Amino acid sequence: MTIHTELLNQLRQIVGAPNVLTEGDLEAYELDWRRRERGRSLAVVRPGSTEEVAAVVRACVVAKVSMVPQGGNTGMVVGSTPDASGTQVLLSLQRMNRVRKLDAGNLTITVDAGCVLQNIQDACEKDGFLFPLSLASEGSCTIGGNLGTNAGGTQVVRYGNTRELCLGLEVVTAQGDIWNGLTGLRKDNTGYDLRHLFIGSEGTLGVITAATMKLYPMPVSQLTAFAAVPSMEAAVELLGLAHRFLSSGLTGFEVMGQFALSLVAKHYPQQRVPFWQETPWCVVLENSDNESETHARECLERLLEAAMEQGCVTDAVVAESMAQAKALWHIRESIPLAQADEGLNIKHDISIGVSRIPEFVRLTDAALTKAFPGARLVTYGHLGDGNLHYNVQAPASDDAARFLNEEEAPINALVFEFVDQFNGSISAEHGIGSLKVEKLEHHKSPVALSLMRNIKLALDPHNLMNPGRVIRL
Ligand code: FAD
Ligand code: 2HG
Ligand code: ZN
Repeated sequence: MTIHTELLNQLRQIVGAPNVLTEGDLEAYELDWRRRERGRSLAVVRPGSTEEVAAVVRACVVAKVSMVPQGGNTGMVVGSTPDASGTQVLLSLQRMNRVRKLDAGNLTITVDAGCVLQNIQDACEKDGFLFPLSLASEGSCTIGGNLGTNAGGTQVVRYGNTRELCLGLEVVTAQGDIWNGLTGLRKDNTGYDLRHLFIGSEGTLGVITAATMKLYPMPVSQLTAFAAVPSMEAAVELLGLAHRFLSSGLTGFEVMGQFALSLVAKHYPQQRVPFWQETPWCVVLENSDNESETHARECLERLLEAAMEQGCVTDAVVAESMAQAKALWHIRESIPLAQADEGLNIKHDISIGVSRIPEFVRLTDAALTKAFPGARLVTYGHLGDGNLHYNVQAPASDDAARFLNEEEAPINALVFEFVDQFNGSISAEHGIGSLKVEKLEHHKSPVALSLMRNIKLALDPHNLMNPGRVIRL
């Protein structure tokens, strides 16, 4: 019996034979969301409990077989799919999808790692609470993946990244031990905060099996406005006004370039996209209010009046109903899907200090369009957090696959050089995965890289947890 056959038999005993998939159509697990790379696994293993995850990890350690944790497989950087070797175990957390406990007094919810984000939001809403993490992939991404990537999304300007929402974790270590850190404490200075090592580690240090997350009271009113702005400078000016007029009521502030919106209008003609033909940029913003809808509307209208007076808004609509608000947000959330429909593309998920974003966009746009004539810039994102999706689509007349093959490396080099010049980050919210491993080595200091390698070696000395992702040994 080969070592792999023996391992597969053990895995069947641990999770049950139907939960060890070795044949049939495994594309959903083995192909990344962006269709960049198709991997091949030794098996897709679907444990149903933390104890089963621990037993699977222990069996893989003995067999020296590496593991790739996976949630909803919606990641953007090819980090949750196996490599092409056919020797890795793909560890899917999807069956672990129970809400363990909602503690109304402590304002926390404890959930299995495989819970789909939207199901957590719904469970909280049912009891009058808000779980504010919000991404367009929320119908399929899992809280384990959100924690693994420290996902951002559209409410970070008020509530922070996934890291800020997490009060505790349960983790299966790379040795197969179970660490229960589900305390739900808001204060706990008893040495190193282990939770923060695992958050954002993209499955390279251990497997997150459960989490305790913060809740907020559901706001009385959430009002959305969609505004035409004449320039990126004006968008940043509007953001300043929004902070001033709405204070902590400002729960979302997204910018969208004209070409990005044109892709939504083209691929989803049923969506009515306001203003896009008349203005280079639009902003969608949200005001959440704990007093009343009337108060929320007054604040938002005062903000828009001031912005129009200053000339940083040229036109605006305020949603009259929840359905209208959803439709306006849907336009923004449809951009990545419209971009995928348009063809293979190059993504830059970058962050820069908010005040310097207009200058960054002006200089980088000019350099890119000069060096790559016809390249189409799909710029949009979380301006409130200084996080742009500064994406590039092949020229309309070009073959997208050829363009990617030949131009992706020089385009990345150009964009990231500007990001460095502006002291920015080459990955604001999507992580490193395998797509940006080399880039990380180029852009992080030797001291930072060495500290990261030491952490990896200390927690996963045999390099069996998602090897080759984030940091190479
Ligand atoms: P996966 O893709 O399965 O995994 C992502 C990484 O986490 C991998 O490295 C994997 O190994 C690791 N991982 C998964 N589960 C675990 C676990 N239990 N323990 C340890 N490691 C684990 N991202 C944002 O940040 N902001 C956005 O606004 C946003 N919008 C998106 C919109 C669309 C349309 C799409 C398709 C994606 C978007 N994303 C966004 C990216 C993606 O949805 C997030 O990164 C999300 O957090 C991934 O969750 P997942 O469950 O799909 O994880
Ligand atoms: C978003 O903000 C996501 O919509 C996806 O982070 C970004 O596709 C992208 O580049
Ligand atoms: Zn984003």
